[in-house]
Amino acid sequence: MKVTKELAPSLKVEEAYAIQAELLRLREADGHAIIAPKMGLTSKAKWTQMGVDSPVVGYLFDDMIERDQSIEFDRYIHPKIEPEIGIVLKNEIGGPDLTISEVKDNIDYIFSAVEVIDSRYQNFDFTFIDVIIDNTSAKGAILGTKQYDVGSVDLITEQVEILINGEQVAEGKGEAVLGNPIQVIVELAKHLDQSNQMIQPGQPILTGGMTAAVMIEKGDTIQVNYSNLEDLTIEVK
Ligand code: OOG
Ligand code: MG
Repeated sequence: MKVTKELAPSLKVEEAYAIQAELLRLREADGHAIIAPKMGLTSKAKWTQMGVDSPVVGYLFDDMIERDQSIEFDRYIHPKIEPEIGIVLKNEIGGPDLTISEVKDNIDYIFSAVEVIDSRYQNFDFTFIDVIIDNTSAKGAILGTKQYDVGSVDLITEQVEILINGEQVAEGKGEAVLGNPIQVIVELAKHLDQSNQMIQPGQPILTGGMTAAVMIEKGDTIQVNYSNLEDLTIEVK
C-alpha cells in the first residue's frame, strides 16, 4: 500500500516527517535503538534514479548494522547498495546557519561505508513523501573501520567504484553529493533545527549514495573501492 496513493494523496513534507517520527518511536518502543541520522537523495545520480530532487533524512538503528563484512540477503526484500562517505562529529553542533568550516572544525573522523537500502514499495516506486514515511529505505549498512582525519582526505575529489563479481557497475565521486559531503551535515543541521534538535557527537552519519544504487543478489561478491578511504569487500550470503 502506498500512503500517498491510497491513504493521503495531499500529505505535506512536515506531516510525512511527523509520521516518520511516530514510526521511529514505535520501533524504539520495540527495543531498537537509533544510532544515527542518515541523509539520502543527496546526489543527481540518485535524483535521476528515483525521480525526486531533494534530500531526505532517515535514521539507522542498531540492528541494521551488518557484521563481518557480509550482507545477510534473507533479511531483505530486494536490497540495493550505495557507496557512501560517513562522518562522525566530536561535538554537538547544529542550527540553521552552520557553515562548512564550522562542520569541518567539529569532525572527529571520516569513514567509508556501504548502505544497503530496501523498500516496502515494489520496484522502489515511491514519491518523496512515501520515502520519508518509509524511513528513507533504511535497512542495512556496512561501516568501514578505518578512521580518517578531515584534513587527510579531499572529500570533493574522493572517487569510488563498485565492482560486482569483478565487473564495474557504478562509479562516482564525493562532489556528486551536494557538491561536498560536508554540506550534507549543514543540511541535516537545518532539518533537525526545525524540531529544535542538534546533531550529536559520536554518531556514524551517512551522507548519501555517491552513485545510483545497485541491485545485489545472493552469492555476489561486492568490492567498493575508494581512491583514499578504506576499500570494502562484502559477501552477500
Ligand atoms: C531512498 C534512500 C536514499 C541515499 O543514500 O540516497 C538513500 C531510496 O533511494 O530508496 O539512502
Ligand atoms: Mg543512502
